[in-house]
Amino acid sequence: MFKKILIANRGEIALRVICACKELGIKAVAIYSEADRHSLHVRFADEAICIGPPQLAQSYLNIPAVISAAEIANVDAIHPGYGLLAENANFAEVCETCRIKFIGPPPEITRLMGEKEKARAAMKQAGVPILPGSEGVISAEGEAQEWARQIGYPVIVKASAGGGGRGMRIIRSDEELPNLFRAAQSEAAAAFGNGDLYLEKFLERPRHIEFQVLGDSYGKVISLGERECSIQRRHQKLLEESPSTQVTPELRERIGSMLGATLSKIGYVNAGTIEFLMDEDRSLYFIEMNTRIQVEHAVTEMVTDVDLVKSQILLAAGARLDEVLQGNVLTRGHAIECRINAEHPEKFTPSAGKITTFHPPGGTGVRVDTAAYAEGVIPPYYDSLIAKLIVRGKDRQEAISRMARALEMFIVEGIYTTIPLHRRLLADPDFRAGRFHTNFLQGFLNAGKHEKALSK
Ligand code: MV4
Repeated sequence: MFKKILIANRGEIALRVICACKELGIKAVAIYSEADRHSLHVRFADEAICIGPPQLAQSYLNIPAVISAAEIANVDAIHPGYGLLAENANFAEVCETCRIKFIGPPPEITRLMGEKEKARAAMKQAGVPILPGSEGVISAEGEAQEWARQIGYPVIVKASAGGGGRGMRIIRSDEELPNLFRAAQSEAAAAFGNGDLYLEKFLERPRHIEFQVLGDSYGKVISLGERECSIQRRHQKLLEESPSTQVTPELRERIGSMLGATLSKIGYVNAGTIEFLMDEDRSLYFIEMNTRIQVEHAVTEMVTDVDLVKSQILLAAGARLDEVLQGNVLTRGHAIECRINAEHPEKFTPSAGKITTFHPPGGTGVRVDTAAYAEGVIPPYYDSLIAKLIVRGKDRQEAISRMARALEMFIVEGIYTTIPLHRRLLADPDFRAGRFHTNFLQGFLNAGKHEKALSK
């Protein structure tokens, strides 16, 4: 087992990994930028090393600085958290070269899944359903037009190096194609240094449903069920839940065992997430795979009682899945997570500064993952997620009422947060009935503006 792990991250996820280290009896080493000197991940780690100025490129994304800290602290492994270096195959390779275990899948797998068009082809090859679409990357408009006609409009072009919405365009006719194709290409080239695109049939009102998996180094991969992540704005999720109201036990079992077999063949190791779109007829289509622990992992932890971060560490150290899980994974109850961001709840502009009051809720079935505290300062340089409020209930209804009361009891003053938005969302009849898809939040926010205008 590892004796010492460096956590190449900050904020709530750095604290989450520290929790896992403490419970496993492993020493945790924090790294921090000059803006994070007073952060809780620095305080709760066994050692902390300052790696540079506030800007990400000079601190948390500075590979030589991160590796130097790992060498100085003499760690056995690095946990990258999410974002930052988590899906950087080159970083994982540098770790290997330095004989530091990267807690995640092998670099080749990260690289494969990072090229979305290749990931799609690999999944298709293994028999996982994908949407009708192009084969190979498309470099010219003419080629795109041929595929679009064959698939039938509407189609969506996506950046092969992308994910998260950049370099994406919805195309509804032959006439629109040339301009939208070129726009997507230059956006992808500017954002990722790679203008490769691919094309898929566009679904108008899909749900976003993802499956959590864990794999060991001996070829065993299992599924821990799904998360419903359709409540999102500009490709940022706001609220997630598990299980999905749209996934029957039979469907969960069928997709779960298919993913286990497929990812075992691919050689997947550690925690991963397979994203699907669900059509109105409840068909699931693979869109992307994430090779990291995700922000929303806690909803799966709440319904399965599996500690995913401890599992990641044990699996990276060479444990077998059977040892890690000790018996079958059972799912009980319903969990919901609200992402609390330091943003204006209507304008979504970032809100950095000093938190004057901080009262997180507690009580039965409530979990708060956060690195925020009263008198603490939210720096302007990083992601705006300041807390995750997660609840568990015996069923969806209990989880909803528990979340509503927990949101009522969550007080943050001094900065703007998205708490008021979540309070409104939890009261919405369509949300409460489980009637939503990926465009739901847009409509919900527009309706809110409309009401305000009428009441003026
Ligand atoms: C799609 C889609 C419909 N059809 N793919 C991919 C990344 C994720 N963040 C959103 N993605 C989508 N992929 C197919 N084939 C719908 C979305 C999507 C979306 C697309 C464009 C603009 C806003 C969107 C909001 C949610 C989902």
